[in-house]
Formats: sequence, C-alpha cells, structure tokens
Amino acid sequence: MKIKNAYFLKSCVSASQFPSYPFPEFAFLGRSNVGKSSLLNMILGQKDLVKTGSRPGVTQAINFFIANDNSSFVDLPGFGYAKVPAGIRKKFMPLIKSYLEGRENLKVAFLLIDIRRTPGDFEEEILAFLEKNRIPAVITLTKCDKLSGNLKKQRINEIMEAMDIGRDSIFLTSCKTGEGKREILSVVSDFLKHDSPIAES
Ligand SMILES: Nc1nc2c(ncn2[C@@H]2O[C@H](COP(=O)(O)OP(=O)(O)OP(=O)(O)O)[C@@H](O)[C@H]2O)c(=O)[nH]1
Ligand SMILES: [Mg+2]
Repeated sequence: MKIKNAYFLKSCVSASQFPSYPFPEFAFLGRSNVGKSSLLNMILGQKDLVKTGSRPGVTQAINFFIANDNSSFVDLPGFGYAKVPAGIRKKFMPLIKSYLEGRENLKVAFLLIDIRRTPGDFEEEILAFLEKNRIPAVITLTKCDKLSGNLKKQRINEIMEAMDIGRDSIFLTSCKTGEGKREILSVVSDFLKHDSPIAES
C-alpha cells in the first residue's frame, strides 16, 4: 500500500470536537518523546506534516490526519512528561481514554515503546484499557536505528519477556531508516480490504 496523499484534518482537546467519518482509523500512543509524531510523518511520507520536537511534550492535543481519502491516522499526546504544565498533563489521560473508549471506527492502536526503555506502568495501564475496550494493540518499538547487533536482540528479548508477548507481536520501527513502514501500512491495507480485526494476541 502506498500513501498517495495525506493532510491534517483537526486538532482536538475534548471528545465533543472529535471528527466523524466512515474511514478506518489507526491511533499512535505512547510515552512522551517516544517518537509518535515522527513515526506518523514517516508512514504518511511527509517530513513535517506532524509536529515533532527534541523536547518531550510537543503534542498536547489529539491530532487527526486523513490519508488517501480513505483512512485516518491519529497522533495522541504523550504520557508521563513532567515539564508539560500540570493542568494540561492531568487532562491527557482522560482525553486519551475518552478517545479510545468512544471511537467506533478505531481499528488498531499502535502502542509505541522506545527500544531502549523497559515498558512500565503506563504501558500496562494502556494495554489493560485497550483490552477492556476490545481494541487490538500492536506493540511498536521505536528508534530502532539507535541500537544494532546483539544489543538490539537483547533489548527485544527483554521487552518480550517484560510484556509476555512473542516476537510476532512486535513491530520494529525507525523514522530515520523507514524500518517498519511496510508492516504498519500492511495492517492498514488489511483493514481497507476486509474491514475485519487482526488476530488478537
Ligand atoms: N534516532 C531516532 N530518533 C527519533 C526517532 N523517532 C523520533 N526520534 C526523535 O525523538 C524526538 C521525539 O520525537 P517526537 O516524534 O516528537 O515524539 P512524540 O512521541 O511525538 O513526543 P510528544 O509529542 O512529546 O509526546 C525527536 O527529537 C525525534 O527526532 C527514530 O526512529 N530514530
Ligand atoms: Mg508528538
């Protein structure tokens, strides 16, 4: 599948603002600075479509993008960054949850984890929440260009063990090398063809 065109639709800070359309939707979740916005730029094939930053806390709303006039991609605020003003930070989790709970066309949530980090409470909480709401999750390791060889293998094994999942349940990605783009777009294209959920693991 190729992305022929993609554009920014809307930025939302409350559920009442979420747009409605019949397209299958794909969400990108994860801690602050994990690389959600960068991965979306890589997938959508536009360097600066989604705002990214070297300081965590760049995305402070839920941003909706439309691709190929038939699918939608959603960039969520990152969780767990202390320097975002407390008032805004406190609203992130309820906003993220209200999005996940009520979004009927949401097909898959890609849960991003930096390959160099061990998943913690946030990932556990989100995964439990996704399961409760029957939203398939794909564990997506980011910044894979930062590690190589045995160290990379070791990190993947540690994450598999910490999350009790198999190698097939993990996507490896890098916005620098384009790794993982094909796998993510093949999930999207499966939904466009069949509109059926991927196997849950
Ligand atoms: N080397 C490398 N750096 C990356 C990669 N993805 C993101 N980064 C860098 O990580 C930083 C954060 O990237 P963002 O895409 O803004 O992260 P985010 O998860 O959207 O962050 P918030 O919006 O703050 O939650 C930026 O400096 C990116 O250049 C990657 O695959 N490889
Ligand atoms: Mg962001």
